Amino acid sequence: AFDPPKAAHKAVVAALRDDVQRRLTYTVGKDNADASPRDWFVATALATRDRLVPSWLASTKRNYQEDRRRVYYLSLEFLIGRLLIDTLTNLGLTQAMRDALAELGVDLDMLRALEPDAALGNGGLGRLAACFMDSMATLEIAAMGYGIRYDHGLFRQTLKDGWQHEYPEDWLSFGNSWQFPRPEITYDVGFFGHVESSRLADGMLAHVWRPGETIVAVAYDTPVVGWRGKHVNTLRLWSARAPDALRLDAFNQGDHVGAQSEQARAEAISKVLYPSDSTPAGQELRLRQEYFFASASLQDLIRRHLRQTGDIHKLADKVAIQLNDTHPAIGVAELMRLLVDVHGVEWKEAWRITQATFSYTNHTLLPEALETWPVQLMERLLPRHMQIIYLINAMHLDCLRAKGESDPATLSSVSLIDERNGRHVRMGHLAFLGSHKVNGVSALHSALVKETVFKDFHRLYPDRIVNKTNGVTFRRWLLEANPPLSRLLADTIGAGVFDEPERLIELEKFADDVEFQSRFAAAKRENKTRLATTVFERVGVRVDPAALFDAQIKRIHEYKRQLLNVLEAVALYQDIVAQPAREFAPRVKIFAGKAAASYHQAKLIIKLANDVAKVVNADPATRELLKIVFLPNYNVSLAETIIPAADLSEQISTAGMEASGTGNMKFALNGALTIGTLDGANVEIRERVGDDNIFIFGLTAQEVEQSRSKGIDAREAIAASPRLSEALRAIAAGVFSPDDPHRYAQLVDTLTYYDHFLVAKDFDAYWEAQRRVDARWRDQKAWRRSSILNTARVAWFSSDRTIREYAQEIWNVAV
Ligand code: DL6
Repeated sequence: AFDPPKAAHKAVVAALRDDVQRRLTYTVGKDNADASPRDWFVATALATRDRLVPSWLASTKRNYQEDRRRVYYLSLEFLIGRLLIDTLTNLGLTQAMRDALAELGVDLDMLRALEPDAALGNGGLGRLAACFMDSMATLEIAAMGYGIRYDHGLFRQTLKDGWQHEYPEDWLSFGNSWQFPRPEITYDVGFFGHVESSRLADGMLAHVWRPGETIVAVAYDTPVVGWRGKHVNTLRLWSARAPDALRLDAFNQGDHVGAQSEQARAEAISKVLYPSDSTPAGQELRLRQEYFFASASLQDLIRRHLRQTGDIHKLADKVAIQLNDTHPAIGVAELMRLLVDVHGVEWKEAWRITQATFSYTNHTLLPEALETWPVQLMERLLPRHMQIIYLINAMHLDCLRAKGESDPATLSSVSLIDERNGRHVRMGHLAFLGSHKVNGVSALHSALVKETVFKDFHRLYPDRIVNKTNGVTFRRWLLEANPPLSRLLADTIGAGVFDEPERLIELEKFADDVEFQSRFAAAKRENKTRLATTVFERVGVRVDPAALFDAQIKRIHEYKRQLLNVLEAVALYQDIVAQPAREFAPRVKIFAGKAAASYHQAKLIIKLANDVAKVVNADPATRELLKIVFLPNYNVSLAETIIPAADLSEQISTAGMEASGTGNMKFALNGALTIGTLDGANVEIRERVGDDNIFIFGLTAQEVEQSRSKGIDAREAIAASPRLSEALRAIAAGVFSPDDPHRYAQLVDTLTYYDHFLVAKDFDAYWEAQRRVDARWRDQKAWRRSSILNTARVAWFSSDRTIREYAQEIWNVAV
């Protein structure tokens, strides 16, 4: 995007070539003739990383010298993906490295494909954290991400006969070239034990927690480079160790396994992302993870703060901490403990500091995702924190009573302790109370946060909830993922668009230009051809790049309604078979996504998609008009291949249930048209791209509410839709599962009698919207115009814009 002059390029290539060669020889310790592709990858990654270090050290120095306010982003998830091309892109070295490797007889694209994805996240929330890290570095904010260095990230998904199977993912098995282990940076994190209280000379009570178990948190740092390499921040991930490597006495007595049990117990904390919490042991492990990383991070940032200012009372002036969802919310109690018990700050002052330091992002309204922890577990695992939570709660409720709030229902709804069904600590409430700002992630979601989960809180603290609509980094999701379109943009409106995405709007004037349209379509076609190859390689299905590529790629969840999409595919298939003479727009439906291992209904939906695909793809009657593919093991890298190639983006969640979505933004940026409900950020995408360039359908969030209150029995809706009835009848009759005709009986029953996600109610509207899609597709000129206008009008969804808003309105840092 910003090619240097030729002579300079030559010098950079030579230097990179020598650096890679040196790394191969002296770090990897291999001769060129013996080096495997992976050895070359390591040498290349290290030579690239070396280029970051000077800027990294300079950024760190500047942060201290300028005494800058720090931003800490606490997140249990960072869904990073690959880093080689990302780092080279941000440094402006991709072409130079390509040429340098060519001189060594190595292909950069081959190395690119070897890098394992860092999949330290489940989906949108973790990917957002990764985009934010990129934007914080780009905006030169003195920021640091804190999380856990999981040995195993999100599971590897395979499909066997259409069923999902999960296997451990092993991203570290060949080491990690990007990270710097910091064995000297460790913190003790306590669990269990008891609290000793004593009265001080001034009559106040002092509390000392004597943990029954100590785990050591060890730091691993990854540099995060911003655009053009000007500023480099740190992502610090914690790994868990036991204080002693093994119990030597037990080992020497012959108990070789038992001697290592403490190490194994400690390491379990950073072993896997999202351990199943369906058992009490799993729940305990999850809470241990949350406290482990919150405590280590807070101890670390306080140490840094004291080194910088020497004054704990100035913490809130110099530090902003963002809680990414409730996972780090125990940090509110931990900061209070550190301030009061360890640093001797008076309680009221400590609470002022805590509230001024923290802010909290809510990412979901789903009741099952709003964390609560059994009081009993908390009392046992974190006895001092439970005391602190009780005290915060007592003061909070007293304060409300003093203000005249006496309604028991209100007081119980805003209490930190949920007294129904066994006593639980409400982590969302704790995060809300401990923060000066709370934000939702799209305009609609933030409004719903005010009206639902935090309704009473919002009435009591009307200025606290704000909106920060999500964004995505255009570096990864346009420049790196879509080279053909990036080249076209640079040619047409100038490479400056990658510095100032607002300039995308200049594309508007080319929307009707036939010559530009055909170049735009050619870029898309190049991406589609690449995806067609991937599809064939992974699932053995041949798809035609001339067909409409229709993609739904995201976690598999009932509220995201992959089922609605599959039902439409079945109905379309039935139409094609029934009316062979009619003209149809050829389509390829592409699905990808993982279901939580214990989420049976979601796994059954994956199987259904695969069963339907098998029948449809094999039927000559479809005349290549419809193909269905389910690509296994969805991850960031696969998204980077699918999104630039998609014509249609499926964003069809039940309105009111998808907090924002970020895939929707990536697709629109890459020129896909959205078919979607008025949910999450779709609403704001429509406002920007215009009604004519998006296919909106279905119930609104308000209508969903009303509809549900009247009941979720779908028999009437199904009876009113002959197409849906026929599709359901075929599925229930085993047309797509001849090996097990009753496989989907329960699924069809649930949809019929308990349609919580309103699939049936929205079906006809969805079908009709899809036919509008077909009509637009048949008019290629009109389609291309809409596609160009999507790219032109979505600059606002850059995560740089989102981070600027956080910086100005929540963190109070200059950008
Ligand atoms: O804010 C990032 C991302 C949103 O775009 C998605 O809409 C939302 O579902 C996701 N939330 C979560 C939290 N847990 N759940 N469910 O992943 O956050």
